Amino acid sequence: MPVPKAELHLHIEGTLEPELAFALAARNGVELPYADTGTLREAYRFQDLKSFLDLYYALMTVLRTERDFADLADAYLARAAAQGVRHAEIFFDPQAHLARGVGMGTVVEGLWRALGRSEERHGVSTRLIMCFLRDESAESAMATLDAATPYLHRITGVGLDSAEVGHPPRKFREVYEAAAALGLRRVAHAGEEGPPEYITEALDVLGVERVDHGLRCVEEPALVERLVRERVPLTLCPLSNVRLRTVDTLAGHPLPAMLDAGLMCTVNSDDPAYFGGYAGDTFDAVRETLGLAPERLRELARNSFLASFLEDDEERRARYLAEVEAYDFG
Ligand code: ES4
Ligand code: ZN
Repeated sequence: MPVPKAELHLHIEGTLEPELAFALAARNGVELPYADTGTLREAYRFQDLKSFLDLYYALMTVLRTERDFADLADAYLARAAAQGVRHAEIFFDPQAHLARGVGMGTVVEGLWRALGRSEERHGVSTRLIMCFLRDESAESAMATLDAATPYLHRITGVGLDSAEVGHPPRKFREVYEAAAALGLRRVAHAGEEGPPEYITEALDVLGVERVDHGLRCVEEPALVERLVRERVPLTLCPLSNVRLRTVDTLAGHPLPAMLDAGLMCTVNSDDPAYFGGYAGDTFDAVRETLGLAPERLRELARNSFLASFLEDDEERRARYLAEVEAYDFG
């Protein structure tokens, strides 16, 4: 039985497997610049975040209808459930779809067709987190938040993703203030490719409750100390870091040292269709390659639920945590 866990850093568009991409392309009459799924998979050799994002945005053009988003999310939830995920907090990138003429309602209600049935169908509870593209303007982010107004009952929080360097968190101060005023939870990618200062800014200027990645905090001992003291959860994505060359090898990933330092780490899959593994695969890779002790693995699973946005359902969180404590980590 796989480790029971929550997935806190997962871009739903990053779960688009080549087979589904071709099926949706055929259904929607979209032409893909790849002959077949094999040729497409060969393009999954990335130099950095930018080279990945180029393919990620190109491929998601096959997503056009509510049904497409529902099929995408349902396929993810089935896979996640099979790998021990009990709870998933799912990012989506509305601006990438709005720019192609796909409306906010199509995206959110499409995803909801799958998420609304996820507990009964897959045994996975879910939350939705709407991300702003940081390489787009602050005005565009604000317009996106505005466009989401009719769908806020479906959305738990906001996040910040896409190309990091040159787009510091402070660019989005106002839109995060507006999101907070609407009662939305706040997270942001920071310290993936960007410097440790972006992590500090995400905390101090945007008021985030979790930092997505946060990997580069290790360069700044005073920042590590602060993150430990304030128990700020980091949603690490080790397989993503390897594929995007943020770290040289998985064996050299700083996760063990980060846990030893007392950081509240979680392990997540980011864009599993592109980076070679879903949540369970990621846990297995970390277990096998980094040689973490059983109690460290339990800590990671426990942290995933402690860091999740389950404040409106503490009974459920307690159930999940009890499952972690009862699990035999070997
Ligand atoms: C992303 Cl790995 C990563 N980093 C930043 N933005 C993203 N969007 C989708 N995956
Ligand atoms: Zn990410």
